[in-house]
Amino acid sequence: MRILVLGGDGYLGWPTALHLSQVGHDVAVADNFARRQYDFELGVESLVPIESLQTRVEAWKELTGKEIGVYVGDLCDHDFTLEMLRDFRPEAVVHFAEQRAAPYSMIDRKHAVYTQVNNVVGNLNLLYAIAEVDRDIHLVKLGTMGEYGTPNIDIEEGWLEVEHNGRTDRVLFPKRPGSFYHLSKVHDSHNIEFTCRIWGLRATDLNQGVVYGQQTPETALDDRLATRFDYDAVFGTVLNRFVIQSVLGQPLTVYGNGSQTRGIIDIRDTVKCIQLACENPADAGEFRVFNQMTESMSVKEIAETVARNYPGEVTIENLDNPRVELEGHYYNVKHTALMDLGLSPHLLSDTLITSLFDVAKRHAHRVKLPALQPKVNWRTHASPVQET
Ligand code: NAD
Ligand code: USQ
Repeated sequence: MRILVLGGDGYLGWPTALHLSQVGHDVAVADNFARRQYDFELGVESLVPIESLQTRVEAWKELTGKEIGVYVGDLCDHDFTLEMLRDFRPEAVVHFAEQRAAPYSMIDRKHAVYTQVNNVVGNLNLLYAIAEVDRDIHLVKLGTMGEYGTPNIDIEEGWLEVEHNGRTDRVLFPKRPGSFYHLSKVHDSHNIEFTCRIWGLRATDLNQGVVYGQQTPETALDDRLATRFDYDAVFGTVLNRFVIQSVLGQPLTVYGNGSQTRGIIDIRDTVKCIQLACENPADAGEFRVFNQMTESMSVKEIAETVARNYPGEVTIENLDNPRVELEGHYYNVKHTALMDLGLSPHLLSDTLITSLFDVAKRHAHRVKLPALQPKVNWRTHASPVQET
Protein backbone atom coordinates (compact mmCIF):
# COMPACT_ATOMS: atom_id res chain seq x y z
CA MET A 1 0.00 0.00 0.00
CA ARG A 2 1.01 3.64 -0.39
CA ILE A 3 1.05 5.05 3.14
CA LEU A 4 1.78 8.64 4.17
CA VAL A 5 2.96 9.08 7.77
CA LEU A 6 2.33 12.60 9.08
CA GLY A 7 4.57 13.51 12.01
CA GLY A 8 7.11 11.04 10.65
CA ASP A 9 10.05 12.73 12.40
CA GLY A 10 8.54 12.18 15.87
CA TYR A 11 8.91 9.61 18.66
CA LEU A 12 6.27 7.28 17.19
CA GLY A 13 6.00 8.46 13.58
CA TRP A 14 9.59 7.60 12.69
CA PRO A 15 9.57 3.97 13.99
CA THR A 16 6.14 3.51 12.39
CA ALA A 17 7.42 4.70 9.00
CA LEU A 18 10.35 2.27 9.26
CA HIS A 19 8.10 -0.62 10.22
CA LEU A 20 5.63 0.02 7.39
CA SER A 21 8.53 0.29 4.94
CA GLN A 22 10.10 -2.91 6.30
CA VAL A 23 6.92 -4.94 5.79
CA GLY A 24 6.77 -3.83 2.17
CA HIS A 25 4.60 -0.72 1.99
CA ASP A 26 5.52 2.31 -0.08
CA VAL A 27 6.02 4.99 2.57
CA ALA A 28 6.49 8.76 2.69
CA VAL A 29 6.74 10.93 5.80
CA ALA A 30 5.82 14.55 6.46
CA ASP A 31 6.87 16.86 9.29
CA ASN A 32 7.38 20.56 10.05
CA PHE A 33 9.94 19.83 12.82
CA ALA A 34 7.80 21.59 15.43
CA ARG A 35 8.88 18.93 17.94
CA ARG A 36 12.56 19.83 17.55
CA GLN A 37 11.57 23.48 18.05
CA TYR A 38 9.84 22.73 21.40
CA ASP A 39 13.18 21.32 22.57
CA PHE A 40 14.88 24.62 21.74
CA GLU A 41 12.12 26.49 23.54
CA LEU A 42 12.36 24.33 26.66
CA GLY A 43 16.17 24.03 26.61
CA VAL A 44 16.19 20.21 26.56
CA GLU A 45 16.99 17.43 24.10
CA SER A 46 16.03 13.85 23.51
CA LEU A 47 18.04 11.64 25.88
CA VAL A 48 19.06 9.50 22.90
CA PRO A 49 20.71 11.63 20.19
CA ILE A 50 18.67 11.73 16.98
CA GLU A 51 19.81 12.43 13.45
CA SER A 52 18.15 14.84 11.03
CA LEU A 53 15.24 13.40 9.08
CA GLN A 54 17.31 13.50 5.89
CA THR A 55 20.15 11.49 7.48
CA ARG A 56 17.65 8.99 8.90
CA VAL A 57 16.10 8.38 5.50
CA GLU A 58 19.51 8.05 3.81
CA ALA A 59 20.65 5.57 6.48
CA TRP A 60 17.49 3.48 5.94
CA LYS A 61 18.16 3.36 2.21
CA GLU A 62 21.81 2.47 2.75
CA LEU A 63 20.91 -0.39 5.12
CA THR A 64 17.83 -1.84 3.39
CA GLY A 65 17.69 -0.40 -0.13
CA LYS A 66 14.21 0.91 0.68
CA GLU A 67 13.24 4.51 0.00
CA ILE A 68 11.08 6.72 2.21
CA GLY A 69 9.83 9.95 0.62
CA VAL A 70 9.99 13.19 2.60
CA TYR A 71 7.62 16.17 2.63
CA VAL A 72 8.63 19.13 4.80
CA GLY A 73 5.75 21.39 5.74
CA ASP A 74 2.99 22.32 8.12
CA LEU A 75 -0.46 20.69 8.06
CA CYS A 76 -1.90 24.06 9.05
CA ASP A 77 -0.80 25.24 5.59
CA HIS A 78 -3.66 23.88 3.51
CA ASP A 79 -1.87 24.34 0.16
CA PHE A 80 1.01 22.21 1.43
CA THR A 81 -1.33 19.49 2.74
CA LEU A 82 -3.39 19.37 -0.42
CA GLU A 83 -0.40 19.32 -2.78
CA MET A 84 1.26 16.58 -0.73
CA LEU A 85 -1.80 14.34 -1.05
CA ARG A 86 -2.09 15.10 -4.76
CA ASP A 87 1.57 14.28 -5.25
CA PHE A 88 1.86 11.09 -3.16
CA ARG A 89 -1.65 9.72 -3.77
CA PRO A 90 -1.74 7.61 -0.58
CA GLU A 91 -4.20 4.81 0.10
CA ALA A 92 -3.81 5.45 3.85
CA VAL A 93 -2.70 8.50 5.81
CA VAL A 94 -1.43 7.92 9.35
CA HIS A 95 -1.79 11.16 11.29
CA PHE A 96 0.62 11.58 14.22
CA ALA A 97 1.43 15.26 13.50
CA GLU A 98 0.15 17.11 16.53
CA GLN A 99 1.46 18.85 19.65
CA ARG A 100 1.15 15.94 22.03
CA ALA A 101 2.21 16.96 25.55
CA ALA A 102 -0.50 17.71 28.10
CA PRO A 103 1.83 19.86 30.27
CA TYR A 104 2.96 21.90 27.22
CA SER A 105 -0.68 22.73 26.49
CA MET A 106 -1.19 23.84 30.12
CA ILE A 107 1.81 26.24 30.38
CA ASP A 108 -0.31 29.32 29.66
CA ARG A 109 -2.93 30.73 27.28
CA LYS A 110 -0.45 30.99 24.41
CA HIS A 111 0.50 27.31 24.60
CA ALA A 112 -3.12 26.20 24.99
CA VAL A 113 -4.13 28.22 21.91
CA TYR A 114 -1.14 27.00 19.92
CA THR A 115 -1.93 23.37 20.78
CA GLN A 116 -5.59 23.57 19.82
CA VAL A 117 -4.98 25.60 16.65
CA ASN A 118 -2.13 23.38 15.50
CA ASN A 119 -3.99 20.15 16.20
CA VAL A 120 -7.55 21.04 15.23
CA VAL A 121 -6.71 23.14 12.16
CA GLY A 122 -4.07 20.69 10.89
CA ASN A 123 -6.55 17.83 11.18
CA LEU A 124 -9.35 19.84 9.56
CA ASN A 125 -7.09 20.79 6.63
CA LEU A 126 -6.27 17.12 6.23
CA LEU A 127 -9.95 16.16 6.17
CA TYR A 128 -10.62 18.76 3.46
CA ALA A 129 -7.59 17.59 1.46
CA ILE A 130 -8.74 13.95 1.63
CA ALA A 131 -12.26 14.97 0.57
CA GLU A 132 -10.82 16.88 -2.37
CA VAL A 133 -8.17 14.42 -3.57
CA ASP A 134 -9.77 11.02 -2.97
CA ARG A 135 -12.52 10.16 -0.48
CA ASP A 136 -11.34 6.56 -0.42
CA ILE A 137 -8.11 7.45 1.40
CA HIS A 138 -8.26 5.78 4.80
CA LEU A 139 -7.42 8.19 7.63
CA VAL A 140 -5.69 6.46 10.54
CA LYS A 141 -5.70 9.13 13.24
CA LEU A 142 -3.89 9.05 16.56
CA GLY A 143 -6.35 9.89 19.30
CA THR A 144 -5.74 9.20 22.96
CA MET A 145 -7.22 7.24 25.85
CA GLY A 146 -7.28 10.51 27.79
CA GLU A 147 -10.17 11.67 25.60
CA TYR A 148 -12.46 9.56 27.79
CA GLY A 149 -10.97 10.65 31.10
CA THR A 150 -11.79 8.36 34.01
CA PRO A 151 -15.58 7.81 33.99
CA ASN A 152 -17.27 5.69 36.62
CA ILE A 153 -18.49 3.25 33.95
CA ASP A 154 -16.71 0.82 31.58
CA ILE A 155 -14.97 2.57 28.67
CA GLU A 156 -16.13 1.19 25.31
CA GLU A 157 -14.30 1.46 21.98
CA GLY A 158 -15.54 4.88 20.97
CA TRP A 159 -19.28 4.21 20.81
CA LEU A 160 -21.91 3.59 23.49
CA GLU A 161 -25.38 2.04 23.21
CA VAL A 162 -27.66 4.22 25.31
CA GLU A 163 -31.19 3.58 26.49
CA HIS A 164 -32.94 6.76 27.56
CA ASN A 165 -36.63 7.18 28.40
CA GLY A 166 -37.47 3.96 26.65
CA ARG A 167 -35.56 4.71 23.43
CA THR A 168 -32.10 3.50 22.37
CA ASP A 169 -29.32 5.01 20.26
CA ARG A 170 -25.64 4.48 19.47
CA VAL A 171 -23.74 7.61 20.49
CA LEU A 172 -20.09 8.65 20.74
CA PHE A 173 -18.77 7.69 24.17
CA PRO A 174 -18.93 10.72 26.51
CA LYS A 175 -15.62 12.55 26.87
CA ARG A 176 -14.15 14.20 29.96
CA PRO A 177 -10.48 14.86 29.14
CA GLY A 178 -7.88 16.29 31.51
CA SER A 179 -5.92 18.93 29.57
CA PHE A 180 -6.25 21.38 26.67
CA TYR A 181 -4.11 18.92 24.68
CA HIS A 182 -6.43 15.97 25.39
CA LEU A 183 -9.38 18.26 24.55
CA SER A 184 -7.84 18.98 21.13
CA LYS A 185 -8.09 15.25 20.37
CA VAL A 186 -11.77 15.24 21.36
CA HIS A 187 -12.39 18.12 18.94
CA ASP A 188 -10.52 16.18 16.22
CA SER A 189 -12.61 13.06 16.84
CA HIS A 190 -15.82 15.02 16.45
CA ASN A 191 -14.61 16.65 13.22
CA ILE A 192 -13.57 13.28 11.80
CA GLU A 193 -16.85 11.57 12.72
CA PHE A 194 -18.74 14.46 11.10
CA THR A 195 -16.82 14.12 7.81
CA CYS A 196 -17.41 10.36 7.76
CA ARG A 197 -21.12 11.12 8.08
CA ILE A 198 -21.37 13.95 5.56
CA TRP A 199 -18.72 13.11 2.96
CA GLY A 200 -18.46 9.35 3.43
CA LEU A 201 -14.81 9.46 4.49
CA ARG A 202 -13.34 6.30 6.05
CA ALA A 203 -11.46 6.76 9.33
CA THR A 204 -9.96 4.87 12.24
CA ASP A 205 -9.42 6.85 15.46
CA LEU A 206 -6.81 5.08 17.57
CA ASN A 207 -7.28 6.06 21.19
CA GLN A 208 -3.82 5.17 22.34
CA GLY A 209 -2.62 4.85 25.93
CA VAL A 210 0.70 6.11 27.29
CA VAL A 211 3.55 4.67 25.22
CA TYR A 212 6.78 3.34 26.75
CA GLY A 213 10.00 1.98 25.29
CA GLN A 214 12.49 3.37 22.81
CA GLN A 215 13.47 0.64 20.38
CA THR A 216 11.79 -1.33 17.64
CA PRO A 217 13.55 -4.01 15.56
CA GLU A 218 14.01 -1.42 12.79
CA THR A 219 15.34 1.50 14.88
CA ALA A 220 17.77 -0.89 16.60
CA LEU A 221 19.50 -1.67 13.29
CA ASP A 222 21.72 1.42 13.45
CA ASP A 223 22.28 4.38 15.81
CA ARG A 224 21.30 6.74 12.97
CA LEU A 225 17.79 5.22 13.02
CA ALA A 226 17.19 5.86 16.73
CA THR A 227 13.97 7.54 17.75
CA ARG A 228 13.73 10.20 20.42
CA PHE A 229 13.47 9.45 24.17
CA ASP A 230 12.07 12.28 26.26
CA TYR A 231 12.76 12.58 29.97
CA ASP A 232 11.78 16.15 30.85
CA ALA A 233 8.64 16.88 32.87
CA VAL A 234 6.88 18.43 29.85
CA PHE A 235 7.36 15.81 27.12
CA GLY A 236 8.67 12.76 29.02
CA THR A 237 5.98 10.15 29.63
CA VAL A 238 5.65 8.44 32.95
CA LEU A 239 7.35 5.04 32.55
CA ASN A 240 10.19 6.40 30.42
CA ARG A 241 10.77 9.11 33.05
CA PHE A 242 10.82 6.60 35.91
CA VAL A 243 13.45 4.52 34.09
CA ILE A 244 15.72 7.54 33.64
CA GLN A 245 15.17 8.74 37.21
CA SER A 246 16.19 5.28 38.50
CA VAL A 247 19.40 5.31 36.49
CA LEU A 248 20.28 8.81 37.71
CA GLY A 249 19.65 7.89 41.36
CA GLN A 250 16.84 10.47 41.45
CA PRO A 251 13.53 9.77 43.24
CA LEU A 252 10.69 8.56 41.03
CA THR A 253 8.25 11.49 40.82
CA VAL A 254 4.83 9.98 41.51
CA TYR A 255 2.22 12.73 41.29
CA GLY A 256 -0.25 12.58 44.19
CA ASN A 257 -0.75 9.17 45.78
CA GLY A 258 -0.21 7.40 42.43
CA SER A 259 -3.55 5.60 42.43
CA GLN A 260 -4.53 7.19 39.09
CA THR A 261 -4.68 4.43 36.48
CA ARG A 262 -3.76 4.67 32.82
CA GLY A 263 -3.73 2.41 29.76
CA ILE A 264 -0.20 1.74 28.56
CA ILE A 265 1.38 0.24 25.42
CA ASP A 266 4.86 -0.83 24.27
CA ILE A 267 6.24 1.16 21.30
CA ARG A 268 6.68 -2.15 19.38
CA ASP A 269 2.92 -2.68 19.66
CA THR A 270 2.19 0.89 18.53
CA VAL A 271 3.86 0.27 15.16
CA LYS A 272 2.12 -3.09 14.77
CA CYS A 273 -1.30 -1.57 15.59
CA ILE A 274 -0.82 1.07 12.90
CA GLN A 275 0.07 -1.64 10.39
CA LEU A 276 -3.06 -3.62 11.33
CA ALA A 277 -5.29 -0.54 11.06
CA CYS A 278 -3.87 0.38 7.62
CA GLU A 279 -4.12 -3.13 6.22
CA ASN A 280 -7.73 -3.54 7.45
CA PRO A 281 -9.36 -0.23 6.48
CA ALA A 282 -12.61 1.18 7.81
CA ASP A 283 -15.57 1.07 5.42
CA ALA A 284 -16.58 4.12 3.42
CA GLY A 285 -18.53 6.40 5.77
CA GLU A 286 -17.38 4.49 8.86
CA PHE A 287 -15.87 6.27 11.87
CA ARG A 288 -14.17 3.37 13.65
CA VAL A 289 -12.57 3.70 17.08
CA PHE A 290 -10.03 1.31 18.59
CA ASN A 291 -8.65 1.61 22.11
CA GLN A 292 -4.93 1.17 21.45
CA MET A 293 -3.60 0.01 24.82
CA THR A 294 -2.60 -3.40 26.05
CA GLU A 295 -2.84 -3.19 29.86
CA SER A 296 -3.83 -0.82 32.67
CA MET A 297 -1.61 0.12 35.59
CA SER A 298 -1.71 2.75 38.29
CA VAL A 299 1.17 5.23 38.38
CA LYS A 300 2.15 3.74 41.73
CA GLU A 301 2.33 0.25 40.20
CA ILE A 302 4.42 1.58 37.32
CA ALA A 303 6.86 3.16 39.80
CA GLU A 304 7.03 -0.01 41.89
CA THR A 305 7.62 -2.18 38.81
CA VAL A 306 10.48 0.02 37.62
CA ALA A 307 11.99 0.20 41.13
CA ARG A 308 11.77 -3.59 41.59
CA ASN A 309 13.66 -4.20 38.36
CA TYR A 310 16.45 -1.69 38.91
CA PRO A 311 19.60 -3.38 40.27
CA GLY A 312 20.41 -0.41 42.56
CA GLU A 313 18.57 1.58 45.20
CA VAL A 314 15.46 3.49 44.08
CA THR A 315 13.29 5.84 46.12
CA ILE A 316 9.74 6.84 45.28
CA GLU A 317 8.63 10.38 46.10
CA ASN A 318 4.97 11.43 46.19
CA LEU A 319 4.83 15.01 44.91
CA ASP A 320 1.81 17.28 45.24
CA ASN A 321 0.00 16.53 41.99
CA PRO A 322 0.62 19.45 39.60
CA ARG A 323 -2.34 18.19 37.51
CA VAL A 324 -6.03 18.02 38.31
CA GLU A 325 -6.99 14.35 37.97
CA LEU A 326 -8.98 11.78 39.93
CA GLU A 327 -7.24 9.35 42.25
CA GLY A 328 -8.62 5.99 43.35
CA HIS A 329 -11.10 5.92 40.45
CA TYR A 330 -12.84 3.11 38.55
CA TYR A 331 -11.04 2.10 35.31
CA ASN A 332 -12.16 -0.73 33.06
CA VAL A 333 -11.40 -0.36 29.35
CA LYS A 334 -12.56 -2.52 26.43
CA HIS A 335 -9.64 -3.06 24.07
CA THR A 336 -10.30 -6.15 21.99
CA ALA A 337 -10.64 -4.73 18.45
CA LEU A 338 -6.91 -4.66 17.67
CA MET A 339 -6.40 -8.14 19.14
CA ASP A 340 -9.25 -9.36 16.93
CA LEU A 341 -7.22 -8.03 13.97
CA GLY A 342 -4.20 -10.06 15.12
CA LEU A 343 -2.25 -8.01 17.66
CA SER A 344 -0.33 -10.16 20.14
CA PRO A 345 0.76 -7.64 22.73
CA HIS A 346 4.09 -7.27 24.48
CA LEU A 347 3.02 -6.80 28.09
CA LEU A 348 5.33 -4.80 30.33
CA SER A 349 8.18 -7.17 31.07
CA ASP A 350 11.34 -7.23 33.13
CA THR A 351 13.39 -7.70 29.94
CA LEU A 352 12.00 -4.54 28.38
CA ILE A 353 12.66 -2.50 31.50
CA THR A 354 16.21 -3.87 31.76
CA SER A 355 16.93 -2.94 28.14
CA LEU A 356 15.53 0.55 28.78
CA PHE A 357 17.88 0.93 31.77
CA ASP A 358 20.76 0.16 29.37
CA VAL A 359 19.60 2.82 26.88
CA ALA A 360 19.22 5.36 29.71
CA LYS A 361 22.64 4.53 31.24
CA ARG A 362 24.37 4.98 27.91
CA HIS A 363 23.09 8.55 27.56
CA ALA A 364 22.58 9.58 31.21
CA HIS A 365 25.28 12.28 30.93
CA ARG A 366 22.96 14.24 28.57
CA VAL A 367 20.28 14.78 31.25
CA LYS A 368 19.68 18.27 32.61
CA LEU A 369 18.55 17.49 36.13
CA PRO A 370 16.32 20.57 36.67
CA ALA A 371 14.24 19.50 33.65
CA LEU A 372 13.06 16.44 35.63
CA GLN A 373 11.00 18.56 38.04
CA PRO A 374 7.41 19.37 37.02
CA LYS A 375 6.85 23.14 36.81
CA VAL A 376 3.59 23.32 34.88
CA ASN A 377 0.63 23.56 37.23
CA TRP A 378 -2.93 22.89 36.05
CA ARG A 379 -4.43 25.16 38.72
CA THR A 380 -2.68 28.35 37.57
CA HIS A 381 -3.18 30.27 34.35
CA ALA A 382 0.51 30.71 33.66
CA SER A 383 3.33 28.39 34.69
CA PRO A 384 7.05 29.15 34.28
CA VAL A 385 8.30 27.41 31.14
CA GLN A 386 10.92 24.82 31.97
CA GLU A 387 14.04 26.56 33.30
CA THR A 388 17.27 24.62 33.00
P1 NAD B 1 6.04 13.71 18.73
O1 NAD B 1 5.86 15.12 19.18
O2 NAD B 1 7.34 13.06 18.99
O3 NAD B 1 5.73 13.60 17.15
C1 NAD B 1 4.78 14.41 16.49
C2 NAD B 1 5.43 14.93 15.22
O4 NAD B 1 4.50 15.75 14.50
C3 NAD B 1 6.66 15.81 15.50
O5 NAD B 1 7.77 15.37 14.76
C4 NAD B 1 6.21 17.21 15.08
O6 NAD B 1 7.28 18.00 14.56
C5 NAD B 1 5.14 16.91 14.04
N1 NAD B 1 4.13 17.96 13.92
C6 NAD B 1 3.43 18.57 14.91
N2 NAD B 1 2.59 19.48 14.40
C7 NAD B 1 2.74 19.45 13.06
C8 NAD B 1 2.16 20.18 11.98
N3 NAD B 1 1.24 21.12 12.19
N4 NAD B 1 2.55 19.89 10.71
C9 NAD B 1 3.49 18.93 10.47
N5 NAD B 1 4.09 18.23 11.46
C10 NAD B 1 3.72 18.50 12.74
O7 NAD B 1 4.84 12.89 19.36
P2 NAD B 1 4.65 11.29 19.50
O8 NAD B 1 4.93 10.92 20.91
O9 NAD B 1 5.36 10.60 18.41
O10 NAD B 1 3.09 11.18 19.29
C11 NAD B 1 2.56 11.05 17.99
C12 NAD B 1 1.04 11.06 18.06
O11 NAD B 1 0.58 9.99 18.87
C13 NAD B 1 0.45 12.34 18.63
O12 NAD B 1 -0.69 12.70 17.90
C14 NAD B 1 0.08 11.95 20.03
O13 NAD B 1 -0.98 12.71 20.49
C15 NAD B 1 -0.28 10.49 19.89
N6 NAD B 1 -0.06 9.72 21.11
C16 NAD B 1 1.18 9.67 21.68
C17 NAD B 1 1.38 8.93 22.85
C18 NAD B 1 2.72 8.86 23.55
O14 NAD B 1 2.78 8.30 24.65
N7 NAD B 1 3.80 9.36 22.98
C19 NAD B 1 0.29 8.24 23.43
C20 NAD B 1 -0.98 8.33 22.82
C21 NAD B 1 -1.13 9.08 21.65
N1 USQ C 1 2.81 11.15 36.10
C1 USQ C 1 3.44 11.02 37.32
N2 USQ C 1 4.75 11.37 37.40
C2 USQ C 1 5.47 11.80 36.32
C3 USQ C 1 4.82 11.91 35.07
C4 USQ C 1 3.49 11.59 35.01
O1 USQ C 1 2.84 10.63 38.32
O2 USQ C 1 6.66 12.08 36.47
C5 USQ C 1 1.40 10.75 35.99
C6 USQ C 1 0.46 11.85 35.49
O3 USQ C 1 -0.02 12.62 36.55
C7 USQ C 1 -0.61 11.04 34.79
C8 USQ C 1 0.12 9.81 34.27
O4 USQ C 1 1.34 9.73 35.00
O5 USQ C 1 -1.56 10.61 35.71
C9 USQ C 1 0.44 9.85 32.79
O6 USQ C 1 1.19 11.01 32.51
P1 USQ C 1 2.11 11.10 31.21
O7 USQ C 1 2.80 12.43 31.22
O8 USQ C 1 2.94 9.89 31.09
O9 USQ C 1 1.02 10.99 30.04
P2 USQ C 1 -0.08 12.00 29.53
O10 USQ C 1 0.11 13.37 30.02
O11 USQ C 1 -1.41 11.39 29.76
O12 USQ C 1 0.24 12.03 27.96
C10 USQ C 1 0.90 10.96 27.28
C11 USQ C 1 1.36 11.50 25.94
C12 USQ C 1 0.14 11.94 25.14
C13 USQ C 1 -0.85 10.80 25.04
C14 USQ C 1 -1.22 10.25 26.41
C15 USQ C 1 -2.03 8.97 26.34
O13 USQ C 1 2.25 12.60 26.13
O14 USQ C 1 0.55 12.33 23.84
O15 USQ C 1 -2.01 11.25 24.40
O16 USQ C 1 -0.01 9.89 27.12
S1 USQ C 1 -3.32 8.93 27.55
O17 USQ C 1 -2.75 9.23 28.85
O18 USQ C 1 -3.87 7.61 27.50
O19 USQ C 1 -4.30 9.94 27.17
